[in-house]
Amino acid sequence: MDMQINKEVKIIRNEAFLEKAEALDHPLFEEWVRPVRMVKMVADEAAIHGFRAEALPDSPLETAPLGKGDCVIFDFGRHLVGYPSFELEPVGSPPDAPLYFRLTFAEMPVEAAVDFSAYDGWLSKSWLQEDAFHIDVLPKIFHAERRYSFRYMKLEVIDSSPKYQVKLAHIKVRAVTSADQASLAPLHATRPENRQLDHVSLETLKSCMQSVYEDGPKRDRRLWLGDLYLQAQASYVSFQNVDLVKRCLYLFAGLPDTQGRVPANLFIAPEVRADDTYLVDYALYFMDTLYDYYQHTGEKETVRELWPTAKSQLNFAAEHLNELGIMEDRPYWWSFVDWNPDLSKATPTHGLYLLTLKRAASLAAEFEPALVEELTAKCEMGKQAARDHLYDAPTGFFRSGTDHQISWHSQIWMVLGEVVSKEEGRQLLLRTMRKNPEIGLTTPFAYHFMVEALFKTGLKEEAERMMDTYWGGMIKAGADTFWELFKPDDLNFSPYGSHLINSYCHAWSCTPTYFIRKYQL
Ligand code: RAM
Repeated sequence: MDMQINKEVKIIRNEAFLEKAEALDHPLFEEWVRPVRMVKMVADEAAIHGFRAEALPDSPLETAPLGKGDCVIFDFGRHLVGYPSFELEPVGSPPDAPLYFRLTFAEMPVEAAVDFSAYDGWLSKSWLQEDAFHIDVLPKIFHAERRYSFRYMKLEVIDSSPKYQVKLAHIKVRAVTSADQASLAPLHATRPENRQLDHVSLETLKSCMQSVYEDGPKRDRRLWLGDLYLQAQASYVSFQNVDLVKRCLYLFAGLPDTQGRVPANLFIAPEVRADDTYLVDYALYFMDTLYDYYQHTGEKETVRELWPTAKSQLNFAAEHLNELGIMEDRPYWWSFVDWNPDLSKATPTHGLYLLTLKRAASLAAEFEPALVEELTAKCEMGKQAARDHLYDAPTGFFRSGTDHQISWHSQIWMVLGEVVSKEEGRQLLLRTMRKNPEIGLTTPFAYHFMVEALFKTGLKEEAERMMDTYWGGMIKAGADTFWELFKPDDLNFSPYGSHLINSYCHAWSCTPTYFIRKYQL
């Protein structure tokens, strides 16, 4: 897949929007957290990635004297995002050489078990959470300046000197989030499985909620539109941080290019900056996120201001329609849909386009009535085009792309785009599950839309079963927070060449809480 580098993109900053976003940047909530136990990582073939944490009897609050080559691992008992600190106290002769140690932070046991030097994925190694420090003067209260995302913290003494060792005490983490526990809506679910799914979803969402809705606090630590769309939905029914959704929408709207397109993601520091990646589906999610925002808040001013930005994304998407009125694949990364290099994105993106047109028409009824007819007509034409040109009657499935690919994604998105009736959609989804097309779902992001489609067509039991087996499968495999990638038949799956670089607390996977609370499961 070619990552298209848009060197020519010019951003037209909308300072008024960026100022609005800035004003919505509230201070984070902080909590001091201490480790709950010391552990060692042991090889175990039955464990995910081959390692599990085993408790040690040592106190997690201070260590024995540590010298060259010694290593300790603290387990904080849950996933945290924050800044660790501890006291370093020399033991023995006066320290006659600097202390040199390495910290490694792990969301999963494997990250604290293996040597990162063997990493050979294609995303930068700099994402792996490991840092070495020299301390010239002891004793010292060490405060990490970088923010880490982890459950386990490993400390290795690279060297002290033959004459002294070092003890650690008062180990703690200043954990940060923009999720306000006091605003958490009550959960009515009684089924233990759902309570657990909800809990892990909230842990995930909380860690991803920082000064923006981040995709993953370990990686990429930035604001992606697709992730935002799902996080906002999960947030409305749980922590209810509406201001943060609004802030993120204004940030995107503040950085359009000359054609009015919003980028797929933004960098936040040192100041907000647009990435030069443009994805049709992510651009459409701007309208969908705005639609949900309005459904949830009924607040008109924001929608009125952001409506032109949302409309521009429809125009961007429409540029990808062919002469039959159908989305067409491009040879570069034009739409995301899922991490599957073999996936044709055309039909899934077409379905999303139709769904977005419908929502746009609904917003237009209030904010630009003159446009309702045109948007509705485009939506109906798009549906008819899909029925005429994408449906393969002999197999009963929708195809995508010039190779007429039949994927899970295409069926899901034809249902969500309402190309078929509710009953037809129901049959289509059941057929898809029976036939199990080879081009399958690889991320919780893509699974989310499958579950959504199942609920939409009244297949409630199937939806719940999928949540139990998929997200519940992550919990069974040891998830404290839900992962960026999960392929039950390939637990080491990574689109980046190594599972070490995967994010194990990822925003787009936090939606069981949304389903459980919305459908009162
Ligand atoms: C990855 C991240 C992010 C996602 C993009 C498309 O970089 O997982 O969450 O939105 O892909």
